[in-house]
Amino acid sequence: MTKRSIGANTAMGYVTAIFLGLAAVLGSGLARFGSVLAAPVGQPSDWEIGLQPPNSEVARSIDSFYNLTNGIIIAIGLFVMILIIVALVRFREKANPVPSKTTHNSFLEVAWTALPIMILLIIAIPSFKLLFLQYSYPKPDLTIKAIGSQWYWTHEYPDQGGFSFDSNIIRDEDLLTRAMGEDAFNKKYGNLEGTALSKALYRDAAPLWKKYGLVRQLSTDTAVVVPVGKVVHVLVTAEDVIHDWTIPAFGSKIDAVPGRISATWFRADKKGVFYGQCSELCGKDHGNMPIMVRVVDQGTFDAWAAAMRANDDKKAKQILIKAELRDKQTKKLAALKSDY
Ligand SMILES: [Cu+2]
Repeated sequence: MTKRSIGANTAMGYVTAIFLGLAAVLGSGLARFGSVLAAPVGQPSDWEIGLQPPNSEVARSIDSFYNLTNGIIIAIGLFVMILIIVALVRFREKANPVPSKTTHNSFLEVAWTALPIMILLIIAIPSFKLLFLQYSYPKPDLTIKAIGSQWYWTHEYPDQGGFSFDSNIIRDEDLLTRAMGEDAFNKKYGNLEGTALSKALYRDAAPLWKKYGLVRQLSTDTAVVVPVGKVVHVLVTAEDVIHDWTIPAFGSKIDAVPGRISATWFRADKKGVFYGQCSELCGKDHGNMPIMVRVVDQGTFDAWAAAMRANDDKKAKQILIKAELRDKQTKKLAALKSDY
């Protein structure tokens, strides 16, 4: 009886080892497939399985670490489920009228101690590498200070002449007021309130988001502008309660604590617009203080910064619009005709 059960266990060990390997490959493959499927860059998308497409070294490391651990998790989950099913069927009372007297099995005991250690090591090594990458800050080309307040962000450029601006969320009512004028807006929505009002605003503004090329809940009136391929340090703090400055595509996420300065860094690989949201519960409008980062070429950045230094907001916006038109090689991007 004992002999038979050891033989069966060893065979089962081999089978499950092979299975574990296969499932790990399958799992990480699936996770990777998910992040490839996610089409729009810099923002979340419907049916997204993996993380947002990474746009910095740190984000790429986070992405591969996520795929690795996810693969391991899926493999362990499947492995345990199959073990339970096998145990339920093979060792049921009916099939085993005389119960086994096995008390221990050296191979199994070594295996179930050594295997988890190996799995933890496989996870620990890239995990520490990633931590060191995130928290060893390379020499900055640009430093930005982000200050969280209930419920918007202020962005300062201390080494560019110290100009600063507030970044506020764009809401349904902002687009509607812009499209139909203030009087018409008040006339149409003035007698509505509560859920009825927000439902009407949501419904009527839906086509405008597309028209202006903006992302609902993520676009802000002013964007953080940074040059592509340059090391950017973001010094993060808060005015009132704890907020959190986050851009998933850069792998940046750091708490903004009142009275303290914390920091995150990124080097954007590609140009484009990248979105994030406050990621620390900070009050009733926590979901309404997004962050929008425009990554542009160095020339555009310098021109923009010069205009901002000169307090010429209009010119600064024109510079960004021109750069975006040039990059997208189009003349009729609706978003750019608007003031946003
Ligand atoms: Cu917040």
